[in-house]
Amino acid sequence: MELLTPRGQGGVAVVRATEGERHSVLQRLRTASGEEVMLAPFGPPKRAEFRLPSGIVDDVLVLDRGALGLEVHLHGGIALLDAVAAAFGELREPLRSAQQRLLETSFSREQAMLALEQIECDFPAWLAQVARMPRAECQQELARAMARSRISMALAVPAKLAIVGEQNAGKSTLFNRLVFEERSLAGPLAGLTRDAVTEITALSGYPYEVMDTAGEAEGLDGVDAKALVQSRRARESADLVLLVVAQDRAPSRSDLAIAAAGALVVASKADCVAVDWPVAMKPLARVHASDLASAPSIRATMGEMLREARGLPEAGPVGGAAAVDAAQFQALSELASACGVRTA
Ligand SMILES: Nc1nc2c(ncn2[C@@H]2O[C@H](COP(=O)(O)OP(=O)(O)O)[C@@H](O)[C@H]2O)c(=O)[nH]1
Ligand SMILES: [Mg+2]
Repeated sequence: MELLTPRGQGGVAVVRATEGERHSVLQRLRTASGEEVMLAPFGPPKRAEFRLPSGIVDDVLVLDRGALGLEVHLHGGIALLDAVAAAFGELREPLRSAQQRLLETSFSREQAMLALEQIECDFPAWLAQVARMPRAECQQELARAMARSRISMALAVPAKLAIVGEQNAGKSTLFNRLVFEERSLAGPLAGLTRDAVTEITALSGYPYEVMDTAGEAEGLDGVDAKALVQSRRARESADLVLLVVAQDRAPSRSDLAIAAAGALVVASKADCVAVDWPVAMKPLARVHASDLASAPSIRATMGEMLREARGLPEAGPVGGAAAVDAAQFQALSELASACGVRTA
């Protein structure tokens, strides 16, 4: 049987018997007068006695969920669940589709909307159906699904976003506004951020794993040098690099190099007087992150900036079957390339 409720000491536990287990479970369910329990698929719940071989009897509710199986609502005690496991075998975690997992773990409204759309679309069934189509039709469907999946994957899987720049540029302050919490140490002391700090958040609906890193200053002591190596690693492993440069300062050589390598440039300390920057350094946004009240607007500004830079539409349903995890995306890509659809 599957255990649908979390393990623990809850007042109620819900177990589900699959089709194959239905019969043996029904045999142990009796009405108060000792008769068999009569159930109709999707009918109202019935009260019953669950008479376990160990002698334990529990008052339960039983529901027939049709093809999903038979649901039994028990009292949640651990001894009772142990007795159920002894009678029917170890209680299993229910199998969940990637779409259901996305719904359960979504932390933005847009992710949840996508998950609901994709539960309806049933990607594996759709893919099997497309594989049987005539070649030309199949190619067209797959090309469209690849385009949709680029968006759905961006919505389902957090992109790694490294915040980099010189010491005191305002990286940690911006990081804190983005993740909405005073999690990363920020202050006037240069080199305060020694470890890469990571938080997951949604910006404009899309999920990001935001990494605050240590500054790029030269002439570092041992600890700072170590932090610098860590921060370089964070930059290299990131999908997106956000370069923070205080607008009251000229960009450093390292800033210019990071920008030239394709980082998204943000001018910080927007409340300070701006100095002229080389034309190659064009900030995509200006933020005044030390203003605590500005967090929502900074999150909105940065979310839109990132969305545009990545060429993503407004977050939400994608209009058809699409991959929501790496395995689904791989299955789609493999079928697409096997059918001669360009996937790059
Ligand atoms: N005036 C002003 N100061 C800021 C702003 N953002 C950060 N600071 C200050 O700049 C200093 C360095 O900030 P911090 O976030 O620790 O920089 P980091 O070394 O790049 O992480 C701190 O004293 C912050 O209060 C801002 O928008 N305006
Ligand atoms: Mg810092």
